[in-house]
Amino acid sequence: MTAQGIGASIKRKEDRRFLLGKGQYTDDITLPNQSYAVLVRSPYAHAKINKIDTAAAKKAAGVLAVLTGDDVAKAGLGGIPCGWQVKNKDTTPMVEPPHPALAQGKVRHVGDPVAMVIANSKAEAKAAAALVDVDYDVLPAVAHIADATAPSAALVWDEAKGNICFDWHLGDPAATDAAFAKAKHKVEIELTNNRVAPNAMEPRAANGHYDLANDHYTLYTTSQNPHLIRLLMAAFTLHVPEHKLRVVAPDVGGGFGSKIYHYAEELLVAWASKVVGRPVKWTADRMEAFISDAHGRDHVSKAQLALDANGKFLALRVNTLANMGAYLSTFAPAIPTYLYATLLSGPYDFSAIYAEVKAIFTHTVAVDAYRGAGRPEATYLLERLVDKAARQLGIDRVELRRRNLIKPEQFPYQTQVALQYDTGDYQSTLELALKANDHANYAKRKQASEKNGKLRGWGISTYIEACGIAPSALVGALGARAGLYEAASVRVHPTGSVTVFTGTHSHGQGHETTFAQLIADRLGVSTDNVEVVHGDTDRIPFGMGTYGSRSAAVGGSAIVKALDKIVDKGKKIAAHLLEASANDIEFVDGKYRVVGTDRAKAFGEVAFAAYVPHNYPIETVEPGLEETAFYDPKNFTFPAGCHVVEVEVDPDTGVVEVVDVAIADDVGVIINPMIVDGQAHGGLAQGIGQALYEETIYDDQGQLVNGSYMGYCMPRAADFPMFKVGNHVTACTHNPLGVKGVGEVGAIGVPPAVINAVIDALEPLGVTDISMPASPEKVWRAIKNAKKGA
Ligand code: MCN
Repeated sequence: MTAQGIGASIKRKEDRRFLLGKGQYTDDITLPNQSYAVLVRSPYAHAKINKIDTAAAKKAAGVLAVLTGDDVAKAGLGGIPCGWQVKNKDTTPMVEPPHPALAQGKVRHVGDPVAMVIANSKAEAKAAAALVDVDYDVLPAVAHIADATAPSAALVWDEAKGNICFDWHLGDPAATDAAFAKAKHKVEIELTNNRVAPNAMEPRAANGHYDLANDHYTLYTTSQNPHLIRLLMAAFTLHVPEHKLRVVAPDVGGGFGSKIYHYAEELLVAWASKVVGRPVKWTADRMEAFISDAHGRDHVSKAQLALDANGKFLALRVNTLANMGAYLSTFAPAIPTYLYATLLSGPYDFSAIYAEVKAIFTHTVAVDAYRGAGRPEATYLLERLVDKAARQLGIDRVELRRRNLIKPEQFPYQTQVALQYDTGDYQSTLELALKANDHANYAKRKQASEKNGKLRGWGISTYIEACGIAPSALVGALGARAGLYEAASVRVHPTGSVTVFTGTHSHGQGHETTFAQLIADRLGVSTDNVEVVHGDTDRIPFGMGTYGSRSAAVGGSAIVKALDKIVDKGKKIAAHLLEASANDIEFVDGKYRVVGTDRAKAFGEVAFAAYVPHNYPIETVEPGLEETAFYDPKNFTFPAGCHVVEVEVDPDTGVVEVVDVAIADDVGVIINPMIVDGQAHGGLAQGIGQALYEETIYDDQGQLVNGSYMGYCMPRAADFPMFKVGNHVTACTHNPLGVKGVGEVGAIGVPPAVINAVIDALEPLGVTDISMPASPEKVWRAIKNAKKGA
C-alpha cells in the first residue's frame, strides 16, 4: 500500500467544496433566460379526469405555458418505461401498464401529475398552478396490499386482474415439500416490511434546455444514473438520438436508490423547454417529494422454516406480496424477485427453498429500490424467523446460527435460489461482532438496566447480500432491459496528472477520493494530481450509474482495466527510452525499470514522452496516454457480516433506546477504511430508522397522511450510540480489486437485529412479536395487551 493507495484512510477530496458551501446542485444551476415549472398533482388516489380547464392559469401573470396529458399525447412523447420484465410462473409476461408523463383520462395516486405550469418565476408558476381547474370523478381506491388483493377491490388497471402485476416463483417446490415432510420442527412467521420514503437531503430537481440553433437538448438532473436517463429518453420518451441529448447529474445530495429512475419531470422539462423556447427548471419541495419519489420496501410475507432434531435448517418456504404502487418504476419488478428471493438462503446452508412472490398494484406512488432493495426484506424475514426458531426449539440464538452458517470450506457455495457465493467467512464476522459487543458480560448490563427500571434486550442478525450489480448476460436472462457493466477512461496528461472519467455517479459515496486512490496505488501519482469526473454523458464514454453497491466492484474494476492498458502502453514507451525489450520492463512504485538493474524512468517521464514524442517508438506506438475500458462482472459480490444491537425499553412509555450497535462486515478488500466506516454508519442510521421510526402511512382512501416532517419521523444523530464497526476481509475472487460493496450493509443487516433486541427485551412481559417501526406507541400497546392477556 502506498500512503494514499488502497487501504489508506485519506480524507475525502470532495469535502472541500461541500464544506465551503460550493457544491453545484441541480437547483443551483440557473441558465440565462431561465423559466420555472410547477406541477399540478392529483389530490385523489383514484379519479376520472373529466376536464382540465387551464384558461385562467394561462392568463395569469408571468405564465408561459400550461401543458396537460393531451399535449403530451399530441407531442408524441413516449410513456415512462419499466426497465425490467418479470415473467409469471406460467412464463407469460407481467402486466406492464402505460405511464404517461402527465395523466391521461385517470389519476392513479395522490401526487400523479396532471398539468405543468411554466412561468417567469417559481412564485408565478405556483400561483397559476392553483388556478388550473381539474374536474374529477373520485373513484374507490386501494392503498394497502391486503385491500388490493381482496376480491371486491377497486382495480388500479383493468388489465391487471386482482391487481396482480405478476405471480412469480423461484426454487424447488417438490424438494421443499419433501424436506418439510421429514422435518422434526416447523416454525412459522408472518411479517410486514414497512414502507418507507427515501428522504435524500436534496429533493429531486430537473432543468431542461433546448438549443434551437443546434437542435440539441441538455438536461441537468438529480440522478444516480445519467447515461441510463439519456438512453431511456432517447429510446422511449423524448425520442431524440443520444448525440442530441446531454444529461448532466452534477452534485447530488443523496439518492439512496430513489434517484436511479427515469422520472416524468425529466422528460417534461426537456420537452417544455422546446415548447416555450427557454430553459425550464423544476425543483420538488419536501412534501412533493413524499408523494412523487419512489418509496421503498412494503412487503407482506409468510414463511416457514423446517429443521431437524438438532436444529439444522432443512428447508424454507416463503410467500410474499410486494406493493408496486400504481405505475411500474424503472427497476421495481426486480426488487422483490431477483434482489429478494435469490437472497433467501442468507448465510445459511439449506437443502431446499421455495419462494412465491406476487407483485400488487395499489393506488400509491411507485415502490422501487431503497438502500438495500430486496436484500433488507430477505434478511429481515430470515433473521426474525431464525430468532423465532431458536426460541421455539430452546436453542441459544447464537448457537442456532453457528450450527447453520455456511462453512469456509463450502465455498464456492451454490444456493437453492440461483446464486453462487464465491467466498466468505461468516464465523469470523460473527465472533468479531460478539467480541465488540462484549457479549460475555451482557447479563451484567441487563441487571444494571433493570435497576434503572428499564428492560434490556439483545438482538443479532447474520446477513448476506448480493451487490456489485451485475453480470449483464445473467440479468438479461432474468428480464433486465439493459446491460449492467461499467465504463471508465483514464487520461494521463503530459505532465503526469490524471483525469478519470467514470460511468458511476457519486452522490455521497466518496468516489472522487477512492477512485483517485486506485490511481495513486497503481501509477504512484498523488491523489492531489487526480481528478475524477462523473455525471456527464458528454464527457464520459458510457456508464450504468450507481446503485446496488456496484461502484467499487464494477466501476473500480473498469478503472483498473483501463489502468492495465495505460501501464502496458507505458512499458513500450519506457522500453524504447531505456533501449530495452518491453518484456524486460517492470512497473513498480511508479517507475518503469529494466528488471534486475537500476535503469528506470519515472511514470511522469514516460507520460511526457507520450505527448512530446521526439524520442519515441512512433512506428509501433501511438502518441498520447489515454485508455478506455468496459468491465462486465462475472458474478455478484457477496458482502456479509453480523450485526449485534442492544436496546433499553422504558416499560412506562414504550420508548426504545438503542444503546449498543456492534457490527462486523466483510466488504472485501477495503480501499478507504474511513469511507467504508462512514458508509456503514449511514446504512445503520437508515436501518435503525426503518426499525424504530420510519413508515409512510396511507389511509384507506390512499391519502398519505404523514407526508411531511410533521408526521414522518426521521432518525437524528442523538438517536444512536457510537457505532462499533469492524471488518474481516475475504477478497472477492472474481474482480481485480478483490472488493465487494459496502454502501448498503448497514441498512440490510441491522433492522432485524433491532427488532430481535426489542422482542428479547419484551419477552419476559409476554410480548413475542412487534412490527417495524417499533414506535413508542406500538411498544406501549404491546406491553399493555400482553399484561391484559396474562
Ligand atoms: N469502498 C471501499 N472499499 C470497499 C468497498 C467500497 O473503499 N471494499 C468505497 C467505494 O470506493 C465507495 C464507497 O466505499 O467510495 C461505496 O462503495 P460501494 O459499496 O461500491 O457503493 P456505491 O459507491 O456503488 O454506492 C451505492 C450505495 C447504495 S446502493 C446506496 S442506496 C447508497 C450508498 O451507496 N446511497 C448513498 N451510500 C450512500 N451514501 C450517501 N452519502 N448517499 C447516498 O445516497
